[in-house]
Amino acid sequence: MTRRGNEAIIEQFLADGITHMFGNPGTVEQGFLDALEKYDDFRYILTLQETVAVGVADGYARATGGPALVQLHSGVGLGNGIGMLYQAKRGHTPLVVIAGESGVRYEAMDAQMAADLVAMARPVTKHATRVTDPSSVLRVLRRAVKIAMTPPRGPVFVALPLDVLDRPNDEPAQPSVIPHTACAPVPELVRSAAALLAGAESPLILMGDGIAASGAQEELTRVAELLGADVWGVELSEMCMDGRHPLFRGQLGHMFGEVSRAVVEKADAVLVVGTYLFPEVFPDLVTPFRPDARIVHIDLNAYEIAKNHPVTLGLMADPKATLAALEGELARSMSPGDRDAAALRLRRGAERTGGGTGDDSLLAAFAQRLAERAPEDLMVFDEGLTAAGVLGTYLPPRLPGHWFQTRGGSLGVGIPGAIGIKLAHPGKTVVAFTGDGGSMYTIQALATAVREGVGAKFVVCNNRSYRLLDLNIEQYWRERDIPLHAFPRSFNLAHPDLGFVDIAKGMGVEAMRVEKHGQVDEAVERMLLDDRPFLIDLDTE
Ligand SMILES: Cc1ncc(C[n+]2csc(CCOP(=O)(O)OP(=O)(O)O)c2C)c(N)n1
Ligand SMILES: [Mg+2]
Repeated sequence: MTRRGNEAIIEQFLADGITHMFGNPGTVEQGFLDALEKYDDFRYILTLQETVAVGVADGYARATGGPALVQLHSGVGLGNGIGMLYQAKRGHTPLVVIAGESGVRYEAMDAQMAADLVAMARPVTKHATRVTDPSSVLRVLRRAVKIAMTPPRGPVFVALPLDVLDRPNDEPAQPSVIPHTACAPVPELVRSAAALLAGAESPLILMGDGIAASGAQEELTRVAELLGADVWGVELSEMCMDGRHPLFRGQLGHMFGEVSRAVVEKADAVLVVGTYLFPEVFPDLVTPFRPDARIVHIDLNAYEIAKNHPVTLGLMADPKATLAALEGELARSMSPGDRDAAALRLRRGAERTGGGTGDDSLLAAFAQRLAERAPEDLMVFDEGLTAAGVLGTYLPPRLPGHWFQTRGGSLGVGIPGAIGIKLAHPGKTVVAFTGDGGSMYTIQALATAVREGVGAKFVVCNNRSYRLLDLNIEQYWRERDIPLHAFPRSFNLAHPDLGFVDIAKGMGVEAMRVEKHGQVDEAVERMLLDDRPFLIDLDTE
């Protein structure tokens, strides 16, 4: 029985366990969108702008482990999705992105909608391609899933011309093969790594989302404890270590290399794992490490190892398997003196932590109350930017897979991301914190939450400004000895007053403005009351 490509691709998605398509439709995708209606076990999540489609899919893929499927409309839809695809690429989100186009036979016409989709997608994807023959449609889609899911993961783009999908397709739909990459280096190299780290007097661990991707949170924590090493997140956007652990010190900056330099310059041994150095917007161009520092870098992503500065030992391997092996080797080889010194550093870490912030802001009161009232397994998307410090105090990463931030410096991720996460975990409470600035890039995602019955919760930290830009320009002035003066007017969002309660209500989302401490308890109760979307406009000015 021959079916057309339009049906065959859906059978292929189902064979891969893909049951959701996040998108925004157009005429050149009508063939497979029409076919989709015949599949009851397949859900099309309509978003009203392509940035939102990619953002919701990104959250869904991060919460499920991926892959997530995105449908964009030809060149115009792909164009709208590019910024969020950049975010997904930097964050290694496994997305399969498809876009229709009128057909191979119209190629020479250069008519309306014509665009080189593959060229557009290439810089923001791990791989981009176009199907041109009806006998290789499913083959190419399986390859897309495999590439998206193989570390370093990332978005993959496939252009699907309408005339190719209209043709009969007799390819079998079968699950894509995703190679296992849970590998540790040969024992000799693990011994070398242990020897470089064991006797350190001021050891340091720099870690990132590669830990979460390989599920290595426990192994990382045990190695940190064995070494008595401070741990810093670098380009960290998921839960890689309990944020309350005495050795967890926070995140290196996103903006300025000097912040990272101050953290790393004294370390005599550094373990870098599951991240890349250095990710700031203005990184140090010379190595910030001590000239005699012994540096071990472990990652499945060989491109990132020694990308910018030399390391002593680079190991292309899975963080989980390698850290487990390293733990065993350290336990075996560390001298009693090394162990005592490490234990002392761990105790000092414990003395450092504890105690509240003494912060009496509305934001702190809200975050504290939410932490008290929300379920233990609350899922948080923290796109709070200048609110992130306070949020990290009261709602730190605690459980693997329950805490998310944006990647690559992109804004507008919080609201769609929380919707994707809630779709993946309908039984959990999911709260997104975003800014007044950040929220406005993708606010129409609220309509998708209502349409699809996704009860995520949203908190807009509304300071009526692009406050982070104020802080960054102050640094710019300081570095150049420019006297402080008024911030550029383009950083100010005070006029018009963005009415988030009305905006939310206009899309069917109940909402409440919180301006006083006395309103915090009621707001938190209302937010947690039921499983419907709810928005809080929180005054953080
Ligand atoms: C898509 C995108 N556009 C612009 C920027 C530049 N940018 C960085 S921080 C920022 C301000 C964010 O404001 P808001 O979300 O209100 O957070 P706040 O700084 O006030 O805490 C802007 C516009 C960006 N990072 N991403
Ligand atoms: Mg703001």
